[in-house]
Amino acid sequence: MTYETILYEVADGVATITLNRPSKLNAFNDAMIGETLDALKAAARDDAARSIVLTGAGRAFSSGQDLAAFQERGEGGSIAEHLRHGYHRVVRQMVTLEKPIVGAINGIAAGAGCGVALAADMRIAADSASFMLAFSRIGLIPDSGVNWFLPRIIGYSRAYEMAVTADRVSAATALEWGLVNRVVPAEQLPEIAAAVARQLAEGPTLAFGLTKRAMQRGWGMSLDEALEYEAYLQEVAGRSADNREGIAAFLEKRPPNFTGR
Ligand code: T3D
Repeated sequence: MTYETILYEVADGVATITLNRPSKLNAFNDAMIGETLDALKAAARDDAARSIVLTGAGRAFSSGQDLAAFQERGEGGSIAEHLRHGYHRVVRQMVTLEKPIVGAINGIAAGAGCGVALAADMRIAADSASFMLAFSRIGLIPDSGVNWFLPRIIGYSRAYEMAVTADRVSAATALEWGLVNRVVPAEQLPEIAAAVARQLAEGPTLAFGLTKRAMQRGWGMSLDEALEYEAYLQEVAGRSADNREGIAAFLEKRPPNFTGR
């Protein structure tokens, strides 16, 4: 597929989406929001894509909303409508897409770029990466799901401090806070993220998708509701070819050949 503001390719079971406006630190204009959403939908539909890598070209992951485009919209434009029609759809698509999404955070993730990074299921960061809630520097509040994701991931006080100071949080601190799963040397990030995604793509991806659904929906449930929902989803996983293959492989003392079905 050919896009203007992102790159998209599927290889070895992995769809890789690269935000590609490096001269603007991959700031999101409307075209990039639309193309990212389109690529996520394509990856969701494509049986050849069993996991996804989301990364940025150049020295940034994304600097968030393109502020020149924001200014061009002028005071007549509704920010709420822009969020609803843009970032909300991207974030919802990421969270409901039942394939693992690895955020390969290659540089700064600021503003809505941080929100998109947080919507990934796991984050592997370059040692040069950082996270910044740039919103308050321009008199805005965090958006794009940041107020929902970040306190859940790192706790309220750290999240609130990040929001009001707009300080950059280094990759090392992000690791200490549980904001990223792993920090790797910058030059090795593409290769390591691809290897992690390939490994996921070879796994029981139906179960991985159902696990995502159980955990995401579980946030809003009581324990009793979550236990019941787990049982329902386990019934689905238990009827899969991957479940039969996993058990047969264990008993036959051989590696499983999962197909995601
Ligand atoms: O509309 C809605 O729906 C509301 C939604 C809002 C969501 C948001 O994301 S609000 C927050 C928006 N983002 C920001 O406020 C961050 C702005 N950028 C920065 O603060 C800095 O660029 C960074 C801290 C991210 C990086 O700093 P530095 O010194 O490494 O790079 P730089 O020199 O500032 O940027 C390099 C170029 O990218 C530069 O362009 P130039 O001068 O070389 O032509 C710069 O203008 C451009 N750039 C960086 N970020 C943005 C941007 N251009 C437009 N929009 C940006 N967000």
